[in-house]
Amino acid sequence: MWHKLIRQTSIGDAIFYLFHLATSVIASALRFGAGAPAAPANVGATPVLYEFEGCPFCRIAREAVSEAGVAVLVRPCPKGGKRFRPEVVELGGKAQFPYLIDPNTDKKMYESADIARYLVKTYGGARPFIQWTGPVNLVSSQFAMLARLLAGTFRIRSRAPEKPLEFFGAERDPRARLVKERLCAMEIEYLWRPVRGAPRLNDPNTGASVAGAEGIRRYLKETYRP
Ligand SMILES: N[C@@H](CCC(=O)N[C@@H](CS)C(=O)NCC(=O)O)C(=O)O
Repeated sequence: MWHKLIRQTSIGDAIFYLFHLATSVIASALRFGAGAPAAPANVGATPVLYEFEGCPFCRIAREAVSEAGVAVLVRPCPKGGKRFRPEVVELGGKAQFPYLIDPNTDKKMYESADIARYLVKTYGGARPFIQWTGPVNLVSSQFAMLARLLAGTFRIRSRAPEKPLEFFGAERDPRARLVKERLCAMEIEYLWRPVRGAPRLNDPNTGASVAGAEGIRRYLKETYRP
């Protein structure tokens, strides 16, 4: 892994990436590994999740998505976001995240704990241990956000892809987090498949298929930064 990384990037970039990876490992450890990958659940229509990576409440919903193994369409809503934030206000009446819409049951809901309970009840799996710890749950999620220095909280400018991207990677995977943070900050809509294995991105707009967090982050920057 190391020699491949160093061959593809400058030494500075490699060190910077390793810093990101180390802090992302800490974030996963602070959640006691919540958000494990699961076998893909049987889902009719795809639920839509409005959220942002830096939000400690959204993490609780994402962990349940992963544990339930349900593929969701993520519409990232970082602070300052212009693409999907207005939709949430229109649909639910307020700018509060996470927000879930499930066309299979006609449910629309705010509140991370309700979303987490709903997902595992509807699609299988169980809420992870950390989500049963009351206030510790939220504090731990806030510390995870701090460990990542609020990555995936604020919008960065990007070009909107015509079709949603497709991303494979579980919530608890530190490498997948690095990709989701970038997708989120860039407000790039994606079909999230929270499965086992190294992160992988398919882009139906360009036909590209990219594996590995660092390669995907570079691809997103090169393809969708203005
Ligand atoms: N009780 C809610 C709280 C959700 C919440 O406060 N989310 C924050 C983000 S972490 C939010 O929506 N802030 C408004 C904004 O970002 O504009 C839950 O558990 O889902």
